[in-house]
Amino acid sequence: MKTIDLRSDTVTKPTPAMRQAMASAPVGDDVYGEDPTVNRLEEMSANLLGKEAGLFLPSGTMGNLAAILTHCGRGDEIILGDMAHTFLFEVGGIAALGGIHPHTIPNQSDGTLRLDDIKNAIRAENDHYPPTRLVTLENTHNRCGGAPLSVEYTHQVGDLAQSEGLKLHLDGARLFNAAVALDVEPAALAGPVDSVTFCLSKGLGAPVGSVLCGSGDFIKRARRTRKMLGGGMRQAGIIAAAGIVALETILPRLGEDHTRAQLLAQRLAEIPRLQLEPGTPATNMVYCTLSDDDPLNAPQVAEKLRQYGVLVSATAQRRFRLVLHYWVEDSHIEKVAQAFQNVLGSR
Ligand code: TLP
Repeated sequence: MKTIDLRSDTVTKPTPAMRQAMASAPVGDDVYGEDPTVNRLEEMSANLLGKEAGLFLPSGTMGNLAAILTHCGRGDEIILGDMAHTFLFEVGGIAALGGIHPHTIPNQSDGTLRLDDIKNAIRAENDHYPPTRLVTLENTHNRCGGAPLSVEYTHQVGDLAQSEGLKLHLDGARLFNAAVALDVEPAALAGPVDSVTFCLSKGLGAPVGSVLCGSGDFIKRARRTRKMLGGGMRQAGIIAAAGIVALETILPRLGEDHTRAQLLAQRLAEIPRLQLEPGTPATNMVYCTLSDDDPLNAPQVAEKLRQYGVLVSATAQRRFRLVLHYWVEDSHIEKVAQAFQNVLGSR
């Protein structure tokens, strides 16, 4: 039985074209800045996002950490959403390794932070307070249904940050999904921010890596931070090569994942014991829930689905996340719906 893995888009394996490019990539020592494939990927990424420079890192977690450590010093405070990946799932690295104080404010269900909440969270000048340095946003917003943040909203936050003398970082792990869903250029979404990370190893399907983009000066400083974190890689062109293929061949087809997410959502809507979350799917993620009185909880349902060769994430006791990606085909949608029907029944 072939397994259909919808737990995340991080499960994607490299395409044959990626493996070929990896095998033949010209490489050098990237800590000396001499890996031509890494340099090419960094340049391509910066161009796509309309920034001066890029920096290749092993993961999105390190990308966000390096960015935040470059913007802030020990004892500084950052404002971010209470559902932000950096707050929830990056092991508290900004606090543990950077001495940075996270000030969370509520994420709205569409992934935004209210401008008033941001304003109110900014510390006044006072000996009792840590100084606020940075605001961070996430686009698409993972825990808020994979929702894309609009260009207009990002500008509003950018303007606010600038007027308050703060920097703005964007965790754009799935920024290209947002650009596709909103039908805008990725550079338009990155325009208002001082730094932005995106991941090659999620919907873009590459095996490893993220890129941090920003001004030339910022990236020069972030390069040092990356080295400090142990992220200076040597002949990293081997993995950067797959990232280049991802940008060239997978980026143009990301919309297919969004279409399949719609198809899957339509089928799941027919299962009475499942409720689709409002607005889902906004991009490549389908979030749905079981009612509070359901005899099964989400981890139990996920375990039963596994017996039918379908893997999904139980992100809470009653909540599921199903993520569409390159290796999910049209024919899989029906199989997933069938597996849910087998476990939860149908109308
Ligand atoms: N997200 C993973 C898990 O960690 C939850 C997933 O399966 O979605 N920012 C965002 C918005 C992310 O969703 C992730 C990974 C990261 C950063 C971190 O990227 P990696 O895993 O490369 O460190």
